[in-house]
Amino acid sequence: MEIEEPGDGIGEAEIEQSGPGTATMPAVQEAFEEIEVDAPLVGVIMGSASDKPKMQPAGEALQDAGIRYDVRVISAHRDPDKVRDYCQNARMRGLRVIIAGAGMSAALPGVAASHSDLPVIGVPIAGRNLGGLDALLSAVQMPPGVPVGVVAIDGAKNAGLLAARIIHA
Ligand code: AIR
Repeated sequence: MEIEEPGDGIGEAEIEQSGPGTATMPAVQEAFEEIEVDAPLVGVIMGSASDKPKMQPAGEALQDAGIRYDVRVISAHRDPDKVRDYCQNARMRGLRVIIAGAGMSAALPGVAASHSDLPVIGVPIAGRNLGGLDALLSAVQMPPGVPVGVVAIDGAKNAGLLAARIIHA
């Protein structure tokens, strides 16, 4: 699966004003060129590049199901503004489900659910010291009103399969 490093472009697309006298032909052309015909339906995000091997099965399950997805490394603690922008723009970009994987104090799934009303599937990643229990509890113990569905520790494959079921429901 293709993995993209965090970019500065997330959620930063400029929207041009249109109206009498404001829409020039080059601007219209640029706006239409920005339409993503094959926009992804699932956003796979993770807290660190070190999570990639554990998150890869989610991408494989989505690919097997023929569901387009994109991948970003964005940490709820290290890149809070990027996480907010990504999640707030997710529905507008056409995403239907967010899969969020993180280890240790895994805030990413909960923070994603606090910034988006899309279904969020959390994947607790096993770290070095606590076997993933830290991440599991961080992701699963969400306060009422901010739902996150959590799969097993290192359960990225099921996260991909569940996202496919949500999309096909
Ligand atoms: N993490 C990153 N930002 C917040 C958290 N909880 C997690 C990552 C990774 C772990 O911290 O998801 O599982 C260790 O990250 P790193 O980059 O030090 O390998």
